[in-house]
Amino acid sequence: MKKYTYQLFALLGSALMLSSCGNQNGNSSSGALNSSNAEKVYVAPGEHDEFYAFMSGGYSGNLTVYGLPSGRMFKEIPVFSQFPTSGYGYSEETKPMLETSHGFVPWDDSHHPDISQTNGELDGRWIFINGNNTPRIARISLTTFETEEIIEVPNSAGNHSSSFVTENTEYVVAGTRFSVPIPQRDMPINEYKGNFQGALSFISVDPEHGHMDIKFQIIMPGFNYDLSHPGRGKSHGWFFFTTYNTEEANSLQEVNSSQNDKDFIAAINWKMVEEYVNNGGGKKVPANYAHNLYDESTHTATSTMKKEVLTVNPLDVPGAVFFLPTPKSPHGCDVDPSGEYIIGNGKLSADLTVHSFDNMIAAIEGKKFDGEAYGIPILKFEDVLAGVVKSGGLGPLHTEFDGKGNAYTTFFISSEVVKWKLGTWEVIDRKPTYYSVGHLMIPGGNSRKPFGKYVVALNKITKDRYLPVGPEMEHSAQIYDISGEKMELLYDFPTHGEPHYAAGIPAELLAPKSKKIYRLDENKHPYAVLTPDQARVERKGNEVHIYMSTIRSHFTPDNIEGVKVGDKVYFHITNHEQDFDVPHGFAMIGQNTSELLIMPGQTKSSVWEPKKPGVWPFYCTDFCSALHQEMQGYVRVSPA
Ligand code: CUK
Ligand code: CUA
Repeated sequence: MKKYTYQLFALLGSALMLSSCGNQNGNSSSGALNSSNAEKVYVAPGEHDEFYAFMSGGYSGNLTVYGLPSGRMFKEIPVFSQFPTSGYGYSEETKPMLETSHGFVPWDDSHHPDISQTNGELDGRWIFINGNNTPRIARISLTTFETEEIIEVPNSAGNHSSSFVTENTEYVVAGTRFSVPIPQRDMPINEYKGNFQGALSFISVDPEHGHMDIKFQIIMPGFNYDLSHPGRGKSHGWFFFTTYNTEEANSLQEVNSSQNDKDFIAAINWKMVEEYVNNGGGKKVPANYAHNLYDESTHTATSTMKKEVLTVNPLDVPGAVFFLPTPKSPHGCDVDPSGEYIIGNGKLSADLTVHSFDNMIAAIEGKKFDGEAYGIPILKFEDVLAGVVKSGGLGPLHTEFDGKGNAYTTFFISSEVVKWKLGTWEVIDRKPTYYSVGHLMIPGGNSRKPFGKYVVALNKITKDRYLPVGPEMEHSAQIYDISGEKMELLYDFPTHGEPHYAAGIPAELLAPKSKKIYRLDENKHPYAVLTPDQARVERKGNEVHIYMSTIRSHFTPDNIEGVKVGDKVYFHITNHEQDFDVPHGFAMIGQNTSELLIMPGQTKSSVWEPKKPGVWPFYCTDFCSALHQEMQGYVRVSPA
């Protein structure tokens, strides 16, 4: 068995190297150079795209917004990372968004965006995304395209099987990748097996404001929990998580976690667990985690440290948690639009395993178990299996659906997207990707109502697809037309950071409700200056607060005296513009923070600690009018 595993790895290793060689002259890999394909992605100047695509930024920590089919990038939304372009994470108002129980953590690795749903369909209210490194879940408004809330996830480490929403956004779910000691404590690492555990967190979402709260955490055996998806339709109320390393190896996982022929998909009846905790079940345990909330009326975030979390031992809720054996270290875990099929992609195999929800329920009701793991019943593989897709590819990762009975699966090692039919499991089409695709995205492709016109492949390796820009290239995305029987590659475009997953939505569902300005008369910021005559300078000990207003093309006040070396100077700047898309910027010489970008009607603050006497200039950083260059001022700094 062990030997076989090594051989398998050698095989996969060489296949991987082959697949990532790339094509160095770059001409065998398009097949797309015909004018009708060009027309399909052409969005004429001034015209708008048909879909929004939100791509996770991976190690940029952020979320980028693209148009489909054009592949044009519209915006980078800062989420887990400081972002100098807007001052996010630098301004006094937004710094609290990046507080955690580990202190100020201005970076993360964002993986899986998911748009809120109502009745299993995209409702376009919010988009959620996970921070993988310092476990966090963020909620972003799809009206303002701003991060409004970040909640840290305690007892988790490598928040990877996240952040997927249930059919009515009752919960956004976060699962740990690493199992760890719960609670964290000092212990020998080689005592992992049987002692480490994995927390699967169900974070409730308040339907009116979207506010998140960790309702409960299910404390599972010490496996790795890789990806997850909710049930939908008939399987609404269940959640499915792939696992790997059911061997519980704590070192050399590459080899040691691949001993078992099958790992599991964990099936969790969250409705049952919810009822259990609503009736007083579960155990509150001490846990420190930050909950950061941005208030649109004050334009200010606050960070609160929470002290405990409710945990649930799955053995205390019999009938709520089961394991479905699934071959070869499954990675992706996807549920089709009907809710019947649960697809586990064994990343070390060629075949896809499709489980049937109905079969699973029948097996549970018939109590047909095949042993247990830490007391959790294991169902029989044959009992839950719906079918196997003999793909002919290697290294399946993720699957999306077109709503017309077809599924599309990515293959990392053989570098392709394979289209196959639900129910018959036959392969209909396959197209290469350039190169080594991870996730793919069909707008609404993980909901009950996909918009199956395009699929976007999110590729890990770029190589020769664009003009070379040194050793480091941006990743590449590819858009395929999937309206016909065969997929057609239309276009390549670069993406920023490493997009893992993406979420798409028809533009007509979002664009009409996109906010244009913040109203000045609704600005409740405590340091707002609502009329220019409220502009002033106030000293409190060694703090100097400058209440400033801006309008094309001046700051009020623009000449400030009375500041001393050693003071802490706060600039609180309110933008009095009430026209769409007229921000002003603010930057002070020698400041050890970023500029501020202040949108119409908004107030933002930054701190400056002058070190040297003199007369020091500040200016507007955003070209706001023909007299933008005149938009400036001075601060006189006297010796202490
Ligand atoms: S993971 Cu990146 S390719 Cu984080 Cu969803 Cu599978
Ligand atoms: Cu205001 Cu430039």
